[in-house]
Amino acid sequence: MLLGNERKWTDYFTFCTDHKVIGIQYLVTAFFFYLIGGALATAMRTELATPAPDVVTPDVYNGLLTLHGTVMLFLWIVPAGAGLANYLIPLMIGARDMAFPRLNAIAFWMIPPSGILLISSFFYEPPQAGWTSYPPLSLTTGMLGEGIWILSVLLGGTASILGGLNFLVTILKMRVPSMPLTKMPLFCWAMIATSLLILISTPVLAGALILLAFDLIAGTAFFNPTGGGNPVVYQHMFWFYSHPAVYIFVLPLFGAISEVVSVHARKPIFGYRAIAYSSIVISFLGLIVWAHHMFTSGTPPWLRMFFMITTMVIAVPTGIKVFGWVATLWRGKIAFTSAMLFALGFISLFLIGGISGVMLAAVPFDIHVHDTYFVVAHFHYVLFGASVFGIFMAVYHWFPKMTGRMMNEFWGKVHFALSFIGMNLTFMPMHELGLRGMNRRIALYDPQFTDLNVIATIGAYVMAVSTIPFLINAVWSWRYGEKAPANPWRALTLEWQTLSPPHIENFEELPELITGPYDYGLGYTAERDPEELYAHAVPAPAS
Ligand code: HEM
Ligand SMILES: [Cu+2]
Repeated sequence: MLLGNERKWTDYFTFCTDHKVIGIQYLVTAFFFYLIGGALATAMRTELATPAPDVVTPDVYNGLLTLHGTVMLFLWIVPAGAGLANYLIPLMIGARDMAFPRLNAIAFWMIPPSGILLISSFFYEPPQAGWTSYPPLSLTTGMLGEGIWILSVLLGGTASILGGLNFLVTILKMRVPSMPLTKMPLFCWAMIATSLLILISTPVLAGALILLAFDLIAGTAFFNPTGGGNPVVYQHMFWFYSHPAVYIFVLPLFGAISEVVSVHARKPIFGYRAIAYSSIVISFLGLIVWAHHMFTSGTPPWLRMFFMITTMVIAVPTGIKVFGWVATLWRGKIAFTSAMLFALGFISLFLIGGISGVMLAAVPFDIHVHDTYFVVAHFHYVLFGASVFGIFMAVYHWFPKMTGRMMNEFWGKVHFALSFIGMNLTFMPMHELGLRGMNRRIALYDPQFTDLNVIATIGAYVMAVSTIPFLINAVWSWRYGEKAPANPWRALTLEWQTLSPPHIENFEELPELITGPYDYGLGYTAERDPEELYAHAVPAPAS
């Protein structure tokens, strides 16, 4: 079976330096871990269907919780974003590959061992301290599980740094000569911002984890209060990475959504420069707001004021993006494809998460709901909305390019409807649970919270079911789907100006930029087919 034009399926299990193979390796690995993370979540929600800890012991619940958070963040969102970037960046800028192809493959091949390590920790001694791994808890609940957890995250972090470096150099150095920065697809702008964040903040997390490992294994006392260490210093270092990390997770998908909204509404993107530069502004502000996670950690009031204001200011560049997407949709010729539906789902869920985020930025409110289910609701609207809806959107949009086949639209819509209903059923009640005072990270709770927890658990099952039509659709379409043309959505960005799937070196002859990336409805698409525009760059499809 040939998957790419000249690729065998076994190539996907090798140390291959083709960015398209690496992109698909990342994406498939990420989906594998999404299923694991989702299974862990379903197990947790099953436990939480009743107030008593009757399905798993509290220790096992803590292990499920720690693994769920870590898998979803470091083995699902991050690799999926890296997979999209790997696949798309060289094609979008008209390059033949990434700047450092071998480094690229090395970075990918750190992910599977990182995942295997993490999962194996569960069978030795489930790590207990959650994805934040705060000391002193992380230092007192067993060395083995926690040690393996640290090793796994360090490996994933290293992969992320190598990837970020590669994306940055590729975008800045490898564009076709006719493409200035201001004619670059917005996805590439988003990846510049993401890569800068990765390069600045991930090393700080690595530092924190290495010091934590010393405390754990060698008995030092950087963070261990019994030896005179300061656990709050760990929190500062951890959140200096992990707040910006939220943008490392969502910025690539912000980029992807700009591509999808404009093509499927057939309108020029509204405010190209504002959307491009807002990514950079978000990165800068993202680096100076970390202590909003520490309002209740003894932070003095004058300092809380600074972090409250800077946090709220991030709503401005984020709002500019959302406004740009909505204005692009306004009076567009919207095609309600599966990709567009997931984009609309993304925008609406992210908006809800953004609003509860501004609420949490307000110190008095945060003190009230800190570590309650309100916070769990908030970050799932942001992270689930962006990651699951954003990544599925990207898959429906770029599947024809990656595989040369179309996905089935009917089952795509069924998948969307189930995901959207399930997601809201699961996480909307958690706002109320939090306001009423239900703590997060607990396996047993007060019976007064039962009703809303039952609703959330039903929602989680609906979401589990929603992945079935997707999985069948993806596998079936990959093999038997309708053959995709080079440019099924009649898009103007360069990745569509070559075969589906592209051949090994991407372009027969390097494409030349004739229109801007989003000049839809300005005469090019109305009278002329973009394939004709780029006819010289599109070799005749192989039969
Ligand atoms: C598939 C549907 C999902 C369900 C049913 C679900 C459910 C849960 C539950 C019940 C918790 C425990 C809350 C607590 O006790 O504090 C949790 C925590 C968490 N979830 Fe999810 N989740 C889902 C998807 C996701 C996704 C897609 C992400 C990120 C991309 C994510 C990231 C997290 C994180 C970071 C935590 C916190 C872990 C910790 O505190 O250590 N979840 N989730
Ligand atoms: Cu934050």
